[in-house]
Amino acid sequence: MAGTERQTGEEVLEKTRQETKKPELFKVLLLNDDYTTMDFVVEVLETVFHKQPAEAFRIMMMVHTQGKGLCGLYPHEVAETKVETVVERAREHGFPLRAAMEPE
Ligand code: TYC
Repeated sequence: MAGTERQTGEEVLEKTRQETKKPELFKVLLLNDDYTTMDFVVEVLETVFHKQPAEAFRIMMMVHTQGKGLCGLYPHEVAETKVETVVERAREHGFPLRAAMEPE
């Protein structure tokens, strides 16, 4: 029997699966490189990820010193669009900035 119930002869057994799926979230990360300017990364964090200036600066410095930094958690399609937007914007400005996504 398809769905959320298991049936024996007569009675319906309790549901064994969650009725509603909780949305799977993905981390979007920025990656360090030697050429993208710090100002551009801060601008991306403010405009694409809606970070306040101090938080944008903190994340940029995390990427700069640790190699990568978390920009946010998003559903799959949103995360993909964020990564694409970052890369598009960077290429328009001639920067090699990269972004990545991974399961939460
Ligand atoms: N490392 C870069 C520099 O020194 C700055 C930078 C920070 C680049 C974060 C990418 O995601 C990045 N200009």
